[in-house]
Amino acid sequence: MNIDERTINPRDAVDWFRHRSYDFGDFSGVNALAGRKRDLGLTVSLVLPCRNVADTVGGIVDQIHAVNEQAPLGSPLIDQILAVDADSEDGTAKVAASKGAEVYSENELIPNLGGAHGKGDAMWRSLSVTSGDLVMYVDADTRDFKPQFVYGILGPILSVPQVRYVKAAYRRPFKSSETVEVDGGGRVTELSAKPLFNLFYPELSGFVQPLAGEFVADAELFRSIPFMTGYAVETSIMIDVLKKVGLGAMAQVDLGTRQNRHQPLRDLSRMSYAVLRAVARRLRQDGRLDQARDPNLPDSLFQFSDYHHAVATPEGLRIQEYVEELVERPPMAEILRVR
Ligand SMILES: Nc1nc2c(ncn2[C@@H]2O[C@H](COP(=O)(O)OP(=O)(O)OP(=O)(O)O)[C@@H](O)[C@H]2O)c(=O)[nH]1
Ligand SMILES: [Mg+2]
Repeated sequence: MNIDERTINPRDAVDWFRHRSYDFGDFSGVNALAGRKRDLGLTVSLVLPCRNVADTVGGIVDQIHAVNEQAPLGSPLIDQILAVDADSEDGTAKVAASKGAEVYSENELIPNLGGAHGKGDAMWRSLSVTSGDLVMYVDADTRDFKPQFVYGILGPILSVPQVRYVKAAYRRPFKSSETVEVDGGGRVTELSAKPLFNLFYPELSGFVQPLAGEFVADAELFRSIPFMTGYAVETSIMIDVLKKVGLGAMAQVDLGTRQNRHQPLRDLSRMSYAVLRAVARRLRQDGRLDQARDPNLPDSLFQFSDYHHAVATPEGLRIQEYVEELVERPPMAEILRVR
C-alpha cells in the first residue's frame, strides 16, 4: 500500500476506528470460532515471551488449555504454545514446561547471533520455531488472564476476511499498595506512543493500546517484516504492518481490563526512549520528517492540530477528538520594533 505522505489523512483513523474495532463479546462462541478455523485449514501458534514470570505464566497456560477444552475435540483454537524464556532465574521455564508449553531459551534460538537483545529479539527468534499459520504473541505477566485474551484476539482474524493483524485493547488499572486507579496504567502508551503516533503516524491514532503485547497476524506477515529488539518491538511492528498491509487489514478488539505488574517510573523512561527511537528511525526512513521542512506543502504533517485519543471505557472503545492549536508567537522584540 502507498503510505506516501500526501495521502495521509488523520480522519482515516476515525473511519478505521469505526469499522475495525471489535468487542470480544462478538466472538464468544469458541465452538463457532474453532469451526471457522478448521474450515479455513489454519493452525495457530501462541508465543509467550517470558522474563521472570514464574508467578503468572502457569495460570496463563492453564487458561489457554481451558479455552482449547471448550472447542470441539480435535479442533483446538491454539495448536502450539511456546514460552520463549530469557533464562529466567525464578523457575519460569520449569513452570511453563510443567504446564505443557514448549519452552525455548531465547539465547539458544539462532545462537550464531549471540545472546538475545530483550523482548523484541525473543519474539523475532521465536518465529524460527513456530509452526502455525497464524502467530499470536501474549505477554506472560498478566495477573488476571481471561479466556477472551485467546478467543477475542482470534475473533476478527478468523471472521473478517480482510483482517490480517489484530491488536488487543483494554483498560489498564494501576494498583498500588493502597489504591486502584482504573485507567492509571499504561503510562508509556499514554505519554509516548499515542502522542508520537498522532504526530507522525496519525493513521495509527485509533489504537487504544498500540503497545499491547497481545496481537496476532499470519506467520508470513510477521516473517516478512523486521523486528526491533527490546521494548521498541511493538512500536516498529505497528508501523511496519501498516506499511505492509495497510490500515484496513488491521483491527483491534476490546478485551475488558488487564492487570499486570507495574514497573517503576524510572524504568519507564528507558522504555519511552525505545518507543521514541523506533518512531524516529521509521519516520526518517519514510521521509515523514523531511516533509515537515517543506513549506510548500499546505497540509504538512505538522499542521495537523487534531489529537485523536482512543480509549477503552466501561461502555466500550471510544475515540475522542480534540483540537490542540499550537500557535507560535514571534519574539516580542520584533513586535516592539515595528511599533
Ligand atoms: N524472552 C524475553 N521476554 C521478555 C524480556 N523482557 C520482557 N519480557 C516479557 O515480555 C512481556 C512484557 O514485558 P514487560 O516487561 O511486562 O513489558 P510491558 O508489558 O511493555 O511493560 P509494563 O506495562 O510495565 O508491564 C512479559 O511477559 C515479560 O516477561 C526479555 O528480555 N526476554
Ligand atoms: Mg507487562
